[in-house]
Amino acid sequence: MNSRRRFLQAAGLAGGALAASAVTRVALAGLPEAVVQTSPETMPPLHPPTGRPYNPVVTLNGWTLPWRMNKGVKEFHLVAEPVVRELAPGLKAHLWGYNGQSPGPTIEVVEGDRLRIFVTNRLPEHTSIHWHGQRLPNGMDGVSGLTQPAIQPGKTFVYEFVARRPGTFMYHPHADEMTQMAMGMMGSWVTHPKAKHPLIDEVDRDFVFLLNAYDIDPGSYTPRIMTMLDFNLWSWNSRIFPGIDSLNVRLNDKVRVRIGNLTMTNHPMHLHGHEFLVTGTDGGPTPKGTRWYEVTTDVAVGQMRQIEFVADEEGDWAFHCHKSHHTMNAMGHDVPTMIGVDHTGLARKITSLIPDYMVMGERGMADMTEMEMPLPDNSIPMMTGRGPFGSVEMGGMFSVVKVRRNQKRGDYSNPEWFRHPPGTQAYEFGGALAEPARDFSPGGTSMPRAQEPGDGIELKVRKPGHAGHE
Ligand SMILES: [Cu+2]
Repeated sequence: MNSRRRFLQAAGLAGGALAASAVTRVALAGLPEAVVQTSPETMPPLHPPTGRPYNPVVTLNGWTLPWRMNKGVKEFHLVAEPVVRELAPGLKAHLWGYNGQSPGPTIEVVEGDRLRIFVTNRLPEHTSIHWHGQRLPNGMDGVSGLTQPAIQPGKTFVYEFVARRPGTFMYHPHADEMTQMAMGMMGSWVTHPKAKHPLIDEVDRDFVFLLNAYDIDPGSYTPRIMTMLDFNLWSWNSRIFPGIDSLNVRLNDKVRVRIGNLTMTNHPMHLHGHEFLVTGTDGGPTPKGTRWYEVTTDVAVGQMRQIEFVADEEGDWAFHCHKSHHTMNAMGHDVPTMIGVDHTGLARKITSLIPDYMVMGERGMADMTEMEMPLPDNSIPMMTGRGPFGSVEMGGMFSVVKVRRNQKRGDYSNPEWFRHPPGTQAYEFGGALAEPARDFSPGGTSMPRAQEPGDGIELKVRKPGHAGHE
């Protein structure tokens, strides 16, 4: 964290001090200062320096963009530029983003705010910003060629509109979108209601993140921009598990999570241990009569979903995309299924010819997490995150909601792993077992089958290190 950010954080925590100091430092400049953030840590939320109070959002592995007030207008400065983003420790990507990071900082405003957003382009090609979901004058909608000329490299454009509708939104370019979004250009936007709203509850914790995806060959740094579906890195705010921060809450906190999808496929988001309501979309709060409890909600491409629950069960609760390939890192899809194949003899023969040959997955893929595989530079194993009881065997779009009884009020620092009270954890059984019930009835559709070597599953051998695309 650089000293500028530290300063802003300290000032932000002191409430109104931020506005005053920010204004004096930049009062003479034509543009609001372009605050840059490069740390992958989640920044403590900025308390609102001016105007109506609200409970600020927490951007996972991200931050909220500071602003200055200028004669009743909230002014922001976004800078589109190349950035280096650590996706997880050991894996860095050369992306494009805003103000030092991909995604860009969250823009957080209050319904009715008058806004002026300066957008400076430091990319090698033109860009624009579309304010996804906003009610605004057509000429502020940011579709290059349609509602404005593109912002050329080196130029700054100004967008001005009023935040008319409270809710959860996002921003992204509408210029060479395929490239610019594949490179990480996007950000979240939250508009808080200006007064108590019948459909918007107050919450203790309010998280926001975007679903995004990259296709980066193991050992390289720049995403392939032509990939349409076969991405190998599935991320939240351009971070992958175990690099995604946990969502830390106190027992019985009311929690809101705002999730936007700017990938090329849908993501069924699944929370363990609790039921939630979908309380909003990018169209605004959902009418109460349309809400029902779920544990998984699908976030389709270009959508935002806002879920809410009361965290009334202590523990470390998994929260992830339910597409199992999206909780993996840097995997290839052309690995044959090897379960049940005994290739010890074959592997021994091949190893005598090619010493570093290895076979994958004869007992399932979980072995992969323990294998001492040689990895190319700048890549991480496809299932990595370690928990208190071993490998979590997941990567990608996965994090943990940590619900704690003893977290002090206002302290949302990352607690230790959950200590399960005695008698509340699955345990190994050492006694004698009766024959289990099975359905092998005569004329039934199942029958006993002994697993035999090479029983019809094609045997293939791969060289180690081939974890990505060919
Ligand atoms: Cu997914």
